[in-house]
Amino acid sequence: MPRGDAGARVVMTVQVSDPDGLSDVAKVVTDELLGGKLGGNNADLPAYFYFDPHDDGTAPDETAGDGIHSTSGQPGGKINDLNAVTMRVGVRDNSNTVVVADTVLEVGPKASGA
Ligand SMILES: [Ca+2]
Repeated sequence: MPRGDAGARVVMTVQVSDPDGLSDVAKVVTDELLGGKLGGNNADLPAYFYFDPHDDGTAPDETAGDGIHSTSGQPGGKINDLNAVTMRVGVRDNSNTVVVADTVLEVGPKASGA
């Protein structure tokens, strides 16, 4: 996530699979963790993703039904407060099995040439 450009936009993609097939995936959500605490998903975070990742082929998702879920984000209210934020992705299937994965999203200076 770039710093110093309120108009910056990023796309986060999440590849999801299920042993029973992609049709068994019921819900994909993202949240941010700040200092190990769940920050939810709102505009007062280092990054703000407007909606849960989806796999229906509408932008920013490129191909419907391929298991790659996408969402768009922009700098949030705490963009200048931290150098990184942990993105948590939760996936629930139709049997209510939930899997959570965390990844660190770097926050930094605006990319050169951007
Ligand atoms: Ca897709």
